[in-house]
Amino acid sequence: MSWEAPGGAFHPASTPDYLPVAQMRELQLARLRNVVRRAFERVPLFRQRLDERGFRPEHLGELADVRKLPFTTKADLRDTYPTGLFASPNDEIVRLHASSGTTGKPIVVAYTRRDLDVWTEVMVRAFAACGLNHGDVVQNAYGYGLFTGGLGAHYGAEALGATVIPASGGNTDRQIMLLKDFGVTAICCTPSYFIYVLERAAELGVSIRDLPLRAGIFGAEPWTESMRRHIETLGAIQAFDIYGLSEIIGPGVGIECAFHDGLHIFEDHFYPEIVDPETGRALEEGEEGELVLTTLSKQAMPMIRYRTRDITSLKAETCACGRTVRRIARIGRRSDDMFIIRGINVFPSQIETALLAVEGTVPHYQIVLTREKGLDSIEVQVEVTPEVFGDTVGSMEGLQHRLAHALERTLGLRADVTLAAPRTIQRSEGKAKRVIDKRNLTEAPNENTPTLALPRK
Ligand code: DLL
Repeated sequence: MSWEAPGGAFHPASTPDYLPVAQMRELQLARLRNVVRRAFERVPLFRQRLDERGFRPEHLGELADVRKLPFTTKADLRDTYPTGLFASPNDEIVRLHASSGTTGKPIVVAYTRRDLDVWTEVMVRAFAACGLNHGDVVQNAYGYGLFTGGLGAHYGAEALGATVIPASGGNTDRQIMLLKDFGVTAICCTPSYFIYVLERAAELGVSIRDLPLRAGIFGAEPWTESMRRHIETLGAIQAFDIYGLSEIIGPGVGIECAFHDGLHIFEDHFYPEIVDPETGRALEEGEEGELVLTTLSKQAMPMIRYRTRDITSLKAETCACGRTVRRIARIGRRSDDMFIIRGINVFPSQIETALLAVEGTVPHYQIVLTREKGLDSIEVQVEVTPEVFGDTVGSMEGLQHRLAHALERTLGLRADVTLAAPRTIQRSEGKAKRVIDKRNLTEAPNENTPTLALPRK
């Protein structure tokens, strides 16, 4: 990265975020050609799909030709599990991460050394867009591990020159102690978790408002303007929305700037399109639809026209902050049935797979999601067979325990299991309504008041 100002401070104005649009499009076309060629030469599934269309990488004459390329979906990752979409030999792959798949197996993503450099670069640009720089103290409460949140934010904050506290998720009382004792100026975690941190701090008699903390970089799950207002008011911080997904890189695909008017996409690395989620037809700027992303520089696992399932719209107009890269509207919902609880992606089909592996239940179940004090809970109500229902209390308890255990193993989070009597869970006549989400995560978007300066304390 060559965006250092004298004194080592990061200097965002010299990043591609401010490139003249025509220059950005040229760069994107050159990179698109490279990445399509790489995928064609190295990923059999992609080559087969291009062959079926009689399309060759050299047919890419202009950027709009991207629409002629086939989509890639989560099902493709599942079907080629674990390494079928890798485009680099093993000895060039230096990192793997994983995220929930639709069944028992996760999806696996790979990075070369250069991919990690790109990831770090976009995270540096993301933190800089939030007004952070060296001298900041960043508490990173995204989970470290297979989840991309922890390590993605970690290397970005470190490369920016900030002091990183690798707190990882959970252990809330300790998080609050670190915030208080280490002079933390920015925190990275899911928005719902920060609401819980605020709540717990109040119980412990710690006033977050009075700490040096001035920014929160919140993402990995949908959140609302009213959650932002709650966080900013109670914490006296500025809350930034950060977006990303493992398949594309992890956190750092896009981020808000201080104007909070959409999330800037790091377009020199991730090419965005919006399509109709039903038909796949390309939509125009401003129209709401499914975000499709193409990685323009990924080596280990290029993703061509990846169907994110996230619903948003694109805005091309230059932002008041001066960045020329396009923005997406905040993501409030998805076009599939995946939901996110405590930062973990869950598909109802994973729950079904786990339940059916345990004897004594029938495939009638319902998932109830609730939120109390910012903390999400998941209850799985599952119908038992008449035989089990007529059995002893002890055997019912045993079953409940086995189910809870199976769910925890599959999902990586604890779920409350409620056994329901035979034929008590409502049957549906059409598409079964499996998930009852009482968390109120979708609300009409509000006008945002730009908050230019980070709160001074
Ligand atoms: O959640 C990466 C990430 C980590 C993003 C930390 C931001 C901060 P996955 O686990 O693969 O990766 O989940 C990706 O989470 O397709 C969205 O549905 C959802 N998501 C991520 N960020 C946001 C956001 C990470 N800011 C999936 N708003 C995505 C709404 C989000 N949904």
